[in-house]
Amino acid sequence: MGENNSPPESLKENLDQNADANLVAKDVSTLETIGRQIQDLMSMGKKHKFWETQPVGQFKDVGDSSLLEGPIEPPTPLTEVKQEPYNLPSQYEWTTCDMNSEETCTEVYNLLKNNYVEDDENMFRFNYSKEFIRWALRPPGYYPSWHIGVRAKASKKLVALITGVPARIRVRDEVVKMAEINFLCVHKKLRSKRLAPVMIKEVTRRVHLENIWQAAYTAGVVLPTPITTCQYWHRSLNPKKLIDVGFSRLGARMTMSRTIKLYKLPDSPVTPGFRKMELCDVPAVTRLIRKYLSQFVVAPDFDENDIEHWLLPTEDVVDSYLVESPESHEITDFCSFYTLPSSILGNQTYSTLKAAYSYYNVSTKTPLLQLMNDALIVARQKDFDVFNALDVMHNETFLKELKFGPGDGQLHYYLYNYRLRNALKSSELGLVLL
Ligand code: MYA
Repeated sequence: MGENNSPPESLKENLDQNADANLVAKDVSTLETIGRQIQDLMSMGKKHKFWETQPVGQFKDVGDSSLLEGPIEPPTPLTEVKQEPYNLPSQYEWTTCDMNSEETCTEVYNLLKNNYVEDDENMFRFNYSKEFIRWALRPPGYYPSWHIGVRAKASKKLVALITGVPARIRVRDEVVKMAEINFLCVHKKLRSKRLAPVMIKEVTRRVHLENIWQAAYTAGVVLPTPITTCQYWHRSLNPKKLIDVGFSRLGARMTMSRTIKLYKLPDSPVTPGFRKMELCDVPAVTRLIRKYLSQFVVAPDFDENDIEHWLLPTEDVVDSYLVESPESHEITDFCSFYTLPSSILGNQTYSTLKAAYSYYNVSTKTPLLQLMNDALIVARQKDFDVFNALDVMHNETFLKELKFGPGDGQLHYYLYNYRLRNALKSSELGLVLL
C-alpha cells in the first residue's frame, strides 16, 4: 500500500489472541502488537513529504504545550482560494461523481469493491453496497462537488476517488464546520505515483471554496498526527463461518461445538419496550443523543435532520433500535449499527462476510451491557456473521463481557487544520466515521 506499510483498518480478529474472547486482554503484548508498535514508531521517524507541508499536527510538535488548541492556519479570503483544479498527470482527468446517477454509482461501487481497504494479509476487502455509498455521500447539505473522481482520459474508466461530506463537529465547547473525508481510493495499478496527495489537495480546495477550513478523517495508517487511536473488537455471531474463512481461529482447547455454544445468543431481545426506531422518534432520539454526546471531547453536533438521515433505519445500510418505557412511553435508550460487508478473497465456499458495525449507542435506563446484548441478538436475527465495535465512547464497558475479541488493526482518527493540546483516549471520542 504505497509507502506506508502500516496495516489498514481491522477487518479480522487478531488471530494471535486466545479465541476464548473473555480471557483476552486488550493490551497483551503479542508479537503482532509489538510488530505494529515498531511499524508505527518507524512511521513517526520517517519523512512524510506531503503531510509535512499540510496544516496538521506534526510529529515534531508532539508534547509542545506552548502550541494553542484550535485552527492551525486562519481561513484565507475566498477570492484567494485557487479557482482551477490541481494538475493531474496528463493521461488523467477530474470528474465529479454524480451520486444521483445509477451509472456513476455503479462505477464508484466497482472501483471500491475491487480496490478499497484490505486487511494486511489480503484476505478480506470492504465491499460497501451501492445504497450505503449513496447514503454516506448524500447527508443534509451535501456538496456534489466534493465527490471527486479521476478518470483515465482515453478509456474514461474511473480510476480514483476521494469524497467529502459536511458535518458540524464539536471539539470541547466549540462547534466547527468540517468536511468528513472518506473513500480515498487509487486503483491498484496506479499506486505509489503520488496521486493521493493531488487528490487530497483537490478536495481541500473544493472544501475551502465552501468556506470550510477543517476536516475529520480516519485511516489504518499512521500519519501526522492522530488525535486518538482506536482498536476494533469483533463479536462472533456465526463462529463456524468465521473460522472456516480464516477470520477467527478455534481457541486452544476449544472444539467447534463448544465455540458455537460459547457465542450462542437468545432468539429475541430481552428488554421490554425494545423496538425499531421510526420517523416519529426523531425528536426524542435527537435529544437523547445530543445529551449523551455532550460528554465527549470530540463528537458530532447532530440536529434532527442529521439524526433522520444518519440513524433512521434504512434497509441493509443502518439499523437503529430504542427502548420505549412500557409505562411512561419515554424513550430512554438507543443503539444502532451499520451494514458493511467484506468480500472474502479466494475462498471456495463463501464470497461475503456480513458485518455489522456499532454506530451510536445511548443508555440511560437499560444497562449498556443489556442494550448491546439486544443489539447482538437482532444482528444475529438479521444474519450478520460478526458484530464489530471500536473502543470509543463507553464501548469498553461491554466489549469483554459480551465476548468481543480484539481485532488485528488499529484505526487512527485525524483532524485537518485543528490542533488538540494532547492526544485523546479513545473513550473520550464520540465520533464514528463510516
Ligand atoms: S482512509 C482509506 C484509504 N484507502 C485505502 O486504504 C484503500 C486502499 N489504498 C489506496 O487506495 C491507496 O493506497 C491510497 C494511497 C489512495 C490510500 N490517508 O498516491 P501515493 C499518503 C491520507 O503515492 P498510494 C480514507 O479514505 C502517504 O502517507 N494519506 O500513495 C481517509 C504519502 O504521503 P507522505 C495517505 O498508495 C482519507 C502519500 O499519501 C493515506 O498510491 C483521508 C502517498 O501517495 C491515507 N489513507 O495511494 C485523506 N495513505 O509522503 C486526508 C497514504 O506525506 C484528508 N497516504 O507520507 C485530509 C483532509 C482534506 C480536506 C481538508 C478540508 C479543509
